Amino acid sequence: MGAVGTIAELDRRFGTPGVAKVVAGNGGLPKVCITSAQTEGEMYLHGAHVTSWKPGGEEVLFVSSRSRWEDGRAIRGGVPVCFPWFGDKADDPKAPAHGFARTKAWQLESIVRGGDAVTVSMFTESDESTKRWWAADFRLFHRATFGRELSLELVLTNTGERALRFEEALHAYYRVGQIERVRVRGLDGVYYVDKTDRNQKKTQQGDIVITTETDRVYLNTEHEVELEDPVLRRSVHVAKENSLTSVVWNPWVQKARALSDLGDDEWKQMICIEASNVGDFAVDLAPGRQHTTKAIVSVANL
Ligand code: TA6
Repeated sequence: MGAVGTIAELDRRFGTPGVAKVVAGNGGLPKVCITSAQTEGEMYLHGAHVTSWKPGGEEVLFVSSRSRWEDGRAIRGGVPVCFPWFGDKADDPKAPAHGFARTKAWQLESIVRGGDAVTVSMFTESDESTKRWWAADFRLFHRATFGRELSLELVLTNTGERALRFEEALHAYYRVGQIERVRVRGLDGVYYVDKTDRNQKKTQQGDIVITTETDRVYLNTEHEVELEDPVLRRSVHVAKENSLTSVVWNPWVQKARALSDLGDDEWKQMICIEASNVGDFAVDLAPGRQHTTKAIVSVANL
């Protein structure tokens, strides 16, 4: 099951003329390019990382012009997969932020056409490199369906004999016209942890408007979130399943300057809205059991 191999071999095995091809992307990293009547999309085997989705020809995701494209480094933008911990690892400050999944080379399992949509499935599993940081035995699939909507599914199986606990996030970067002018709806009245203010617990009042560095974990919410963008004249809707936290992030000026793989002014063109299960909402999974988290993204014109 699944395939590694040269880009040409992967394209020979999984490519479908006019629909999907495997090519060398940035940094020579293999990527799957999708073209259909409704959309275009891209997904790297590096981190099973979706880097582009263009329903109707308009790009919805943000990718930094300064992103790194190399083994061991996370791509800045698109949809990084954070797993099996979020942020810093509680018991090991040396461990890579947001886990190891986003910097690992995943295997391509299948590319399947369904109507006007195309589903790309990739997976990774426990091995020597993961056990360095995390003892569990697991297999993790990321299935991305590119169509009028973008559907992202993280499917984890505990392949071991002991229960495991994990955090996860589909850490999506959305392209916006001008950050100060967007509004994020759907989290009114929801509790959140403010990571810019000593992890204080607060309650969201009305829409989220970004006026400074924003780093919040919204708790115990399955609400759909709407990102309204008057400059790009569109609204992006993020629905989700089996996800009890939503993270909203914009680095603003100083944090953006401190990130070497983000252009100094690029914070104005991005916002992260992340379907996730983090912190107190980490998931426990018994041996042999499976857990699926899903985000469904759609776009409407304003
Ligand atoms: O999702 C928000 C966040 O956890 C922020 O705290 C910020 O650090 C961001 O992720 C980016 O993290 P990264 O490790 O990709 O630089």
